Amino acid sequence: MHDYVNSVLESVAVRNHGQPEFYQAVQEVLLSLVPALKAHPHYARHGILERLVEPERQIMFRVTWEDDSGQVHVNRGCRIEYNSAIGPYKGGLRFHPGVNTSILRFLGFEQVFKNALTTLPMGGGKGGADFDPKDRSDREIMRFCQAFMSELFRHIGPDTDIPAGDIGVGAREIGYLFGQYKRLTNKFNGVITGKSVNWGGSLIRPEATGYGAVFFSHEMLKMRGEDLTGKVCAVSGSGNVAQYTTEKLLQLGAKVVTLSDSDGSIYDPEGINAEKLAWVMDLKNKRRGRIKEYADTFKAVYREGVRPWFVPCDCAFPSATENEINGQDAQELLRQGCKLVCEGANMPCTPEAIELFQQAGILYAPGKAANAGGVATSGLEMSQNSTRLSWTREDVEQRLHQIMINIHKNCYQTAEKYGCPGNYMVGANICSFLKVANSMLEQGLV
Ligand code: NDP
Ligand code: 2IT
Repeated sequence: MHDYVNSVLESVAVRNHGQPEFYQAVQEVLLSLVPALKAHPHYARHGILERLVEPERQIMFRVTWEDDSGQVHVNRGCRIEYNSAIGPYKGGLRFHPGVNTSILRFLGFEQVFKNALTTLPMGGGKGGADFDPKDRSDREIMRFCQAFMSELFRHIGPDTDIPAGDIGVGAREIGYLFGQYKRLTNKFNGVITGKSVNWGGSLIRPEATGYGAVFFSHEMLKMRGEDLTGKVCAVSGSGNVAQYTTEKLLQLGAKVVTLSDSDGSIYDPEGINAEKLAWVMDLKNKRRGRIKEYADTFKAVYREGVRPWFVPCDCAFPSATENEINGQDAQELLRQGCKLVCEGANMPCTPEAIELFQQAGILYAPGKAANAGGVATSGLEMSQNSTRLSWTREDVEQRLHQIMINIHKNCYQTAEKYGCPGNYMVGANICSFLKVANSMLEQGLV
């Protein structure tokens, strides 16, 4: 089976030359599937891996828009409809200047497995544009979103492909995207998730990814007879995932000492309490300022151009972006006493970092399991939209909590069953692979 995996990896490398993030994501999954492929050799004959690595459809389009001064800009938009074996394509949209085919393919590929772990009926997809929202006015953001949706609308639908947010796409952008979809189609439906609660959104969706990651870390600690009380936590990022990871950590008695953005990171040894967090939310979601201002306001340490992995901590929650913990960062985290790494972001740890955490025997939760609470709650938003009902905050949070407990249990048990006890990466990859692969077999060659 090693030969099968290696031959598929080789063809992925040749066919997708110059797409390092995509190759990295595929390599991690495929290598960890070897015990499952050995136990079930028929997958190779059915070309399951070859089919899984190739998206079902990829749409690329021009996005032409005008800035406030009348200057015309052109960006590249894309939607990758990766795999629909277990449900309609589902996954976020990312607006960031670094967006390219490699990034969207890695995210779409990961999404297929993540969505399978939620146990809800959602296939995987991802999209976005190489648009930089920084320093753009609300009007410019609106015009960009409208231009983007003017092409995307013909490819999506509540039973076909359901986008949501990701980096650079939050409540404001979802509003503008939905408004344009409605104008073009004359339909008010659940085509997009992360909507405002005033018009079809779900309570707890904004909180869900961060809360879910913390619930997952709590389950891992429980297996070792511990909990989050008093744990010192390093969180990276200061956007949606970082904010609500911090909020739930505080609620469960942990102490959060770091946050970051793409300019640098802050270290507050006193801890970021609820009041300081409310200030960060205002800074990032309303004033759209830089995290450096936190250090000036609360007398914390600010380190320009540095990620927050240099501080003494028990737990790390990378919640900003891919490859933000490399081998060197991992060594530093271990030196600082870190015993748990829980990925709120998608693929924040490099393969070297993961290897070091596993060698050290610390708890490591891969993003496709740990951050699945966001898309799971998108699934709950879809259920509410289909029935035209909305559930209470308590109801949605309780369902999210139960989903995270189940994901943890399924990953844990699958890892044990396939001879890698305690390895959540192997557990998550094999558990989700089996569900998607079996569904593909049952639906024939389509
Ligand atoms: P936001 O746009 O709300 O926040 C992103 C944060 O990460 C910002 O603080 C941003 O800083 C920082 N960041 C972005 N790119 C970089 C970079 N290249 N280097 C350093 N810092 C960076 O996005 P989210 O919080 O929604 O997403 C964060 C991560 O979580 C992503 O990996 C995303 O894919 C993942 N995720 C998100 C889910 C969701 O529901 N939103 C669900 C599951 C995973 P700055 O403001 O300076 O750009
Ligand atoms: O990476 C992710 O899981 C997301 N950005 C959320 C996707 C969604 O459809 O809610």
